[in-house]
Amino acid sequence: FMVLEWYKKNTIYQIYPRSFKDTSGNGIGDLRGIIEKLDYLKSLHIEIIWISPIFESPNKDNGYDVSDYCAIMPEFGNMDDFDELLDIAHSKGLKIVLDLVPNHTSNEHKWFKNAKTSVDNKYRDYYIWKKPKADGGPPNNWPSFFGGPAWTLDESSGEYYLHLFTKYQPDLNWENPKVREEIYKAMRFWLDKGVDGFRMDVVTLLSKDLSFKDVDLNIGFRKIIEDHYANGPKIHDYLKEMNDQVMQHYDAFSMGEGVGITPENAHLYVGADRKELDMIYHFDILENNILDGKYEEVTSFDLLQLKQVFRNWQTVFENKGWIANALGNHDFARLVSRFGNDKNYRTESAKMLVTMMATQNGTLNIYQGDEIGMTNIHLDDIDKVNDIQALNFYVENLETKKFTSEVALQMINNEGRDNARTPMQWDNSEFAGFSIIKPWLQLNPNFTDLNVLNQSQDRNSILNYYKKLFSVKKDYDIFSYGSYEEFEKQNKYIYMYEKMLNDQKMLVILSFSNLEIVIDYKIKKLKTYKLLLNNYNFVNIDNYKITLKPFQSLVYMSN
Ligand code: TEU
Repeated sequence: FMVLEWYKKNTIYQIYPRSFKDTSGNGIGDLRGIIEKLDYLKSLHIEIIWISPIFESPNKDNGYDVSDYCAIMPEFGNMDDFDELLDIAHSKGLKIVLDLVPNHTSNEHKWFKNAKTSVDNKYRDYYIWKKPKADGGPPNNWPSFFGGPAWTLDESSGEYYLHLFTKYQPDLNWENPKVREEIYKAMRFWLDKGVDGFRMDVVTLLSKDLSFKDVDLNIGFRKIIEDHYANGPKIHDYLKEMNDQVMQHYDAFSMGEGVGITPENAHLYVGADRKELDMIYHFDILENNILDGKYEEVTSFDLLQLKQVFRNWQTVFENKGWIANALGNHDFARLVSRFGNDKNYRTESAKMLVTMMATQNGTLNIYQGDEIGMTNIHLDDIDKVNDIQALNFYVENLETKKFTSEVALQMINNEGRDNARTPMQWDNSEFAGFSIIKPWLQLNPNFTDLNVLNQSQDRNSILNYYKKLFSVKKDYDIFSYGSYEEFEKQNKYIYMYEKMLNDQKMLVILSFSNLEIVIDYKIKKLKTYKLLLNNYNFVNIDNYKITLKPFQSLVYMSN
């Protein structure tokens, strides 16, 4: 038996502030927009709000390039707005989690600007500099996450600086104790205000392979991350220190973005006795059909593989660790378009997908707009693409000609991050109730029909299903935790499992099929169970079999 801490059983709702709600009329979402929607969030029965970065930033990567960790991005409002947001959220029983970006800063951060002035500058060692190879090229062959090399030459000193993301995001040198203390100071600044935790951006990258040797590019980008960028020799020292110096002194939790973690090493980050992070999320679900990072080879969605991923990660719980689960976020295409059917069964598949996620062990993360089943957007011209990852890929591809430009644009449409970043669709007014002027990123034209207002008036909407699901989930720890037995293991279309916690049992039946599917099951037993959730208004069941409608999902509870 285990009593779950609040942050384990609560549901986290991720806000991408730029696209959530604009109140100032600049076409960009803002903090007052979040305040305005707190009652809406409360009505969803979520308890924790994670807000993507709100700090001062030149926005080369929409806030993931921070130029001041303790200042609010002026486009989003000011510190008074933030204090008010935190106060009102708390008074409504909602927790606020900020997005800490400790691996890199913006190249416009004063530390980097100083560091660039000379090799003797006291900020020089805040970043990672290396001399060129004999031929003048970068110190090693590391590729960056967003295309091109991970090194850029600083002309004035003749040295290269490391950036695992864009050249506008130089990596901080965590070997330097001053850097660590600066980040801890910023964390305390927000925690002293009362924030309830941090989502920690690419936190596994804080310690890298310090040999800085060339890597074997043939092992593929995922493996390069795992072996050389993430999980470095000092990572656990840093995270222990961070916990010791900062987190343990507050009633706040940490959720790491676990790029490059595996089921084998995850518990080292989140084991109950490790005193490092409270939870971490991995990329095996998010990258289901993405074999080796974006804009490489993709396969079609494979349920057998997804089931295997969930199975693999149970070892973390056996090792007394804890993970968070997400099927979508601001870095991936919309989940109903990727894993469901956004043409014919949008409502049904969106409900089924959240049912799967909400019944998996771990803490559930949901992403803004998924509660109404927002879909991918179709962009017919590269000029309409905003995301730097997609643009870098497109430009690089013009040179390498690996794909035709048409295919490259198609890949961006399928996988690109803009899909998840189109403005929130509140109603069917001119700018979807998001803003009073043309938003910073184009709206998905389907907002006229697909929006919060419509769905709040429809008893059978995705939105109302989310509300019901999360309200029920509050009453049962078994949603977030329990042992786990699977049926129909080899079935490519059905995902079916029974969870057990203490003397309670929960049976989950999920169809990933566009067609009706009949399954046999010892149905008699079900007569003593209560049907808790169903994404249709009926279930076709007799003594021996259930005939599932397309994308039907059922949750039965033993008592
Ligand atoms: O993402 C890190 C990360 O690994 C993703 O970039 C991911 O690999 C990619 O999107 C999948 O194709 C975090 C943030 O979530 C992302 O928005 C930032 O751009 C990135 O870090 C840099 O801070």
